[in-house]
Amino acid sequence: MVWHYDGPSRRGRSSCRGRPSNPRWLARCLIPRTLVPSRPGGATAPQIERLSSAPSRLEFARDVAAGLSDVPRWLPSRFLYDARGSALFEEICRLPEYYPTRTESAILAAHAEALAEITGPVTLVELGSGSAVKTHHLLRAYGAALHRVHYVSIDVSEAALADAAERIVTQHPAVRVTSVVGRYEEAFQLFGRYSPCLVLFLGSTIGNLNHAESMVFWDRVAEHLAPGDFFLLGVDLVKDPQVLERAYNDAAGVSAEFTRNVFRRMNRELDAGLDLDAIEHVARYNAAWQRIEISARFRNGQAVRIAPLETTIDIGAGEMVMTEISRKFEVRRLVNYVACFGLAARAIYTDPRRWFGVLLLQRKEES
Ligand code: AVI
Repeated sequence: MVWHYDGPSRRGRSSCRGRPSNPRWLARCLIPRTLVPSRPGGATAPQIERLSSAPSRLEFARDVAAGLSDVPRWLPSRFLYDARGSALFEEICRLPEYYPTRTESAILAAHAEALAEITGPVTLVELGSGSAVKTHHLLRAYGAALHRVHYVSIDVSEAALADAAERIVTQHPAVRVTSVVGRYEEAFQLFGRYSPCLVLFLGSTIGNLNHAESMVFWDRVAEHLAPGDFFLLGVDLVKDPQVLERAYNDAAGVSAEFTRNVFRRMNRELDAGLDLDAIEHVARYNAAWQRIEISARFRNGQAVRIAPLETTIDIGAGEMVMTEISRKFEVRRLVNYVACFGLAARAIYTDPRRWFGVLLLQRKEES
């Protein structure tokens, strides 16, 4: 379902491999194929670049101690994603209750060609790409339209990047992959290098940022995109709270294990000495704030040791530690919000139930 679209018309196709007469497409069609380094079977070898290494044990200790000392107590959600946490999140994405992944994937499958036609030739730059499964639809459409496509994937997990790159170059011979190990917050500096680009920020990861983090995020996006560059945003939409709460309280208990995983990591890396069986996962929809709030409830009082800092924090029986928020959005409000940062909505796609939205934004000219 397309809500609105004010891009170029689909009429006037050129003879360039059946592509439209969009001048950006024509220019890219003239690039000789021989510029692309090749691997057997026509695929190109993935390149790897590092922006940062994993957070140090001391950084983890400091952030955990600060969050647990705060009111209310909280932990930064990025620490949920160690190797086990990333694998658990992949499992969540396949759960029957967790609709966002498959809904967004269906939207991308249905509209990938239209997106490619609107943007013309661009480098695809994905923030927090993970396994990049949904990106396949875009790579298919851009690959069909171009002699070659450059896909730059940025993620903290080198293993996930390597797996995804291997799969992509095998499935999509027209795609050249550059894998960048780093946090997406560090990747803004790359936008200029890859302009003209389409930056992908899928999976409603934007919903995991609080209001202050979100302002900083959009400010930096706007600062680093060149006028005319595109940004594709996947967002989970406001809906029946029962549907939302089911998605974060699955029957198999994978979401609960995902929440508990950060405490397992604290036991391993900080020698925290926590009884994990006494930590409960709680996920509730806060309608006033339009967000799912995920916390860990301590059934018993526990002393949390933070060995690198030689300190202990006491948490009482029944106390909660917030591990994550997942904001839900209304399309019209979000369009107004991003416009404040110089981004115009060029197309808005959703599913028949209007559960998830994919917004194609474009950086406006400086005024
Ligand atoms: C990564 N992020 C968009 C997920 C979400 O839905 O907010 C993280 C998640 N946490 C528990 N389930 C899913």
